[in-house]
Amino acid sequence: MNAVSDYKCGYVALVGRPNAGKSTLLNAWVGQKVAIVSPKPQTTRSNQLGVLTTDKWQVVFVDAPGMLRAKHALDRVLVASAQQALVEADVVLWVADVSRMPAAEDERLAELVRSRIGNRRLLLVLNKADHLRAHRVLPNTDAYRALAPEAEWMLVSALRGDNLDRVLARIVELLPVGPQLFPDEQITDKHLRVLAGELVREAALYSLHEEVPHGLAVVVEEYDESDPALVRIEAMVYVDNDRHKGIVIGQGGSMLKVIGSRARKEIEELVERQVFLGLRVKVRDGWRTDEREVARMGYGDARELRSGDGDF
Ligand SMILES: Nc1nc2c(ncn2[C@@H]2O[C@H](COP(=O)(O)OP(=O)(O)OP(=O)(O)O)[C@@H](O)[C@H]2O)c(=O)[nH]1
Ligand SMILES: [Mg+2]
Repeated sequence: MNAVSDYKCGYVALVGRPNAGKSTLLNAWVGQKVAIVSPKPQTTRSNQLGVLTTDKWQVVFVDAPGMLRAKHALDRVLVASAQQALVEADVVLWVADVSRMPAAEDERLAELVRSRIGNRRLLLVLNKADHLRAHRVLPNTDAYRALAPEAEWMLVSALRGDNLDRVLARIVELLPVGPQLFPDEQITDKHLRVLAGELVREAALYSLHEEVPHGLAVVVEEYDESDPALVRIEAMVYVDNDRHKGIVIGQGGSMLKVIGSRARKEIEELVERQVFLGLRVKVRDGWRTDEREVARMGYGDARELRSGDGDF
């Protein structure tokens, strides 16, 4: 740990609409896959830290769930997590998909950021620049800039790595002076056990469509690393209803096999060991609408939210 008196350290929140590329950015800056990523919105379900440390500074990124209008208890918990990240960070990154024009949700987000930012710094990170056609550059960037006229803005591509060094350098300039918060080797706050469950959910997000993957939660019931050659994992995949259970299992178990095989490879990369992954599927009817069930899945407790929290 570093105790130099001019050491800089602070929390940097990544907030924005679902699918803007927040988790992709986090992974790119941390240099390792710590957060799951998928082409489907609402991939991230809780705040997750990604820590980048040098001998002069430490950036603690907080990757938050995407902000959306809450439909049920799960959404309220997701939005409340993002609001918390926004309120607690030293520097706020509003990540937007610049390849699309802003929508009504971006206007609400701008309002929320404006009301909560105080005198902290806001960077408007316009992501997916690689996806932006030349004739859309000006209209799209102008439209986002108009939503946050006070903010510094940058065009980046998390996928290609464009401009990420420049944004990081600016973040470091804005960090407050303060002691290192996490040990050098720590890159996230989530245990391998939790990350393994997330990777199962990520595999499901890639293989399933429409509402099915959104109604899915994964709870790791056993994580046994006592064998130095093999990690043994048993996980329960909870689905929203009976019909989804059939889809997730697939004919003769074929879909569950596809999900399990993709997840196992990802987990093996993470833990650098062979993995045995056992998956089972259970129905929890309408769990996303039930505050107690949402908490039981490990996504925070909607019953503890104060009035206004989770509203968007
Ligand atoms: N073309 C392009 N795609 C990107 C870029 N950054 C992210 N993506 C893709 O956008 C999709 C969403 O990325 P995520 O990182 O999961 O987005 P997110 O903002 O964390 O989404 P939520 O967790 O749902 O809020 C994935 O398919 C990414 O590969 C980029 O710079 N360019
Ligand atoms: Mg995400």
